[in-house]
Amino acid sequence: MSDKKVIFSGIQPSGELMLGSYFGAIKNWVELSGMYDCYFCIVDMHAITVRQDPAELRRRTLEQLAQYIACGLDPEACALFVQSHAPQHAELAWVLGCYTMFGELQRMTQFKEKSSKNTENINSGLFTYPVLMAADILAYQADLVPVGDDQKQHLELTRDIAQRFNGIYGDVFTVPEPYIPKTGARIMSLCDPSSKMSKSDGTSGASVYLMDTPEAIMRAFKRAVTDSGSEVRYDLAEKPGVSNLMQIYSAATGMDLSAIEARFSGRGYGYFKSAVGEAVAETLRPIRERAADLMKNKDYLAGIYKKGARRASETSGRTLRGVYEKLGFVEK
Ligand code: ATP
Ligand code: LTN
Repeated sequence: MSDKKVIFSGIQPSGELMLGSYFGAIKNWVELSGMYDCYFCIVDMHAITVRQDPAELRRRTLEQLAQYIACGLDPEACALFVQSHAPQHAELAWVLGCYTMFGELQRMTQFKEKSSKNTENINSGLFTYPVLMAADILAYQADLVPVGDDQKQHLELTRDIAQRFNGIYGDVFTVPEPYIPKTGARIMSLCDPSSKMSKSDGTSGASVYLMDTPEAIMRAFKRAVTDSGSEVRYDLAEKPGVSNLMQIYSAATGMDLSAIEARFSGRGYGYFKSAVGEAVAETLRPIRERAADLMKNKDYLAGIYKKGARRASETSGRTLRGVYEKLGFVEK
């Protein structure tokens, strides 16, 4: 066992990875990964809270692994694995569910949003989704969880569950901290800057995907919704469209918002939109090429996720045994 601090994070294979997945999550995983003991998961069990086509889910799971590596995660240093390959997550979720209140889950914004969008399938998995997420994190005794802004509430619940359990049984779980980046934590749709860019948004032109060609990326940014006026200025209330593009440009180039305002002063929206498109296309080009290459070698990818699952099961199994002992379950 290493004495490094632990990072855990995951993304659902519920659609193609897009700009928000990258700037809100994966890019920060890569930046932090050298300093921590890392577990990065493809959370397929979370994805089935919404109906999935089995063949698509299988394809996307493997592609997501290829894209994790293409973004710069080192499979030798990090455990890259599929959630359903480590059954300890589901086992621990059952236990934690007995320490999570109905009312706490009812207050979750993501549940409210997803159930209002999916009125024909408000299943209990959608409701207990945050408990499985807490299990993912607590099973690894994670210190830090790098996520986008929308997951903050789930992280707070995870901390509450851990503290409640520790209050009864002693120090069983590490209480994790969220890591939310300063820029790129909430990328908005290019068609509607009042709604979050999302993997599973079917609206054409709303999202930019990691595997999009440079031409498709340029097209999406040229069509992106802007606001009245013509000045490139950060103002979330008056200029939500331009402000979103500035966030994206900042995340892609590392420039801060005031430097972006200065650079594009007097240039107009059209010029700025092309510049954002170019910056994003350049950021994503090597990722797309490397991921396409990796997808040609499925045996290599299978080797990675199998090795990842062994490492994950070992760590999460240790936590689970400790939890069962505290609860008073008879050892097998
Ligand atoms: P779905 O559309 O299926 O609900 P999603 O696109 O919202 O999925 P998740 O799998 O829920 O994506 O999120 C994966 C990670 O990416 C999380 O850390 C989440 O906070 C982050 N993330 C998702 N969307 C964005 C976004 N628009 N901007 C920044 N970060 C995001
Ligand atoms: N709920 C997260 C995905 C997720 C996750 C996790 C993120 C599942 N388990 C554990 C961090 C840590 C989402 O983005 N929708």
